[in-house]
Amino acid sequence: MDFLFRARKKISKFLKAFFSKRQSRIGIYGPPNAGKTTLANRIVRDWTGDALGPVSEVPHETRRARRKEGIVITGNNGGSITIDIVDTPGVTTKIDYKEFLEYGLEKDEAVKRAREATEGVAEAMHWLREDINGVIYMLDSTLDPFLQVNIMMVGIIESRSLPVIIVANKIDLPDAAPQRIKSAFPQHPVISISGLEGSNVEELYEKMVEYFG
Ligand SMILES: Nc1nc2c(ncn2[C@@H]2O[C@H](COP(=O)(O)OP(=O)(O)O)[C@@H](O)[C@H]2O)c(=O)[nH]1
Ligand SMILES: [Mg+2]
Repeated sequence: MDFLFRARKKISKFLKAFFSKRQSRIGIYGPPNAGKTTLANRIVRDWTGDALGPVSEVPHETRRARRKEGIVITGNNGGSITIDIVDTPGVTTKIDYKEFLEYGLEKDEAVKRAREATEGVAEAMHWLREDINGVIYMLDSTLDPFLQVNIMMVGIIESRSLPVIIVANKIDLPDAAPQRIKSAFPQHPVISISGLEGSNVEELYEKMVEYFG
C-alpha cells in the first residue's frame, strides 16, 4: 500500500516536471538610456531582493546582457509566472565614440566603450532571434517614439510573433507624453511607468503574468 502510494507520487511528480512549460526568457530591449537597467533592477529587487546591474546617465553603461534566472512574479488573482529576466544593451544603429567624450571620458576609454557596445548590440540581437520568448520594449516617454524605435528590432519581434509589452517609462518627468507611445503602437499593450520611482509597476507585473504566462 505504502509502496503504491509512493510510486504514484513519483509518477505524478515526473509528469508535472515533464509537462510544465519551459521557463520564459524575457528580454528588456529598447534604446540606450530608456531605463532598462533601472527597471531590471527593480524587478529583481521586488521579487528576489537582489540587484542586476549598474545604472548610469552615460549611454551604453550596459554593454553585455545580464540575466537573472528563476524570478517568480505573482499576480493579483493568484496566477504566477517564473521567468529569466535579461537586461540588454541599448540597441542603436550607430555608436559613435565621440558621443562619450561629452561625458568626460578619455579617448581611449571612449573608443573601447564604443567597441564593447557594438559587440553587445550584436549579442542582444542574436539572443532576440534565438533565445528570447517575450519582450519588454522600453521607450522614454519624454521623447518622440518614432525617433527611438529600431525598425530591425521590431522586424525580428514581429517575424517571431513574440509577445511584447511596450513600457512608456519616465512618466514622473513633466514633459512625459505616454499617449504618443500608445498611438504609435495600437496593436500592443502599452504600460506607463516610472521605473525610477516605481509608480505603476504593479500594473506592469500584472500584465507580465497575463501576457508571458
Ligand atoms: N526621471 C526618470 N529617470 C529615469 C527613469 N528610469 C531611468 N531613469 C534614468 O535614466 C538614466 C538611464 O537609466 P538606465 O536604467 O541606465 O537606462 P538603460 O540604458 O536603458 O539601461 C539614468 O540616469 C536613470 O536614473 C524614470 O522612470 N524616470
Ligand atoms: Mg542599461
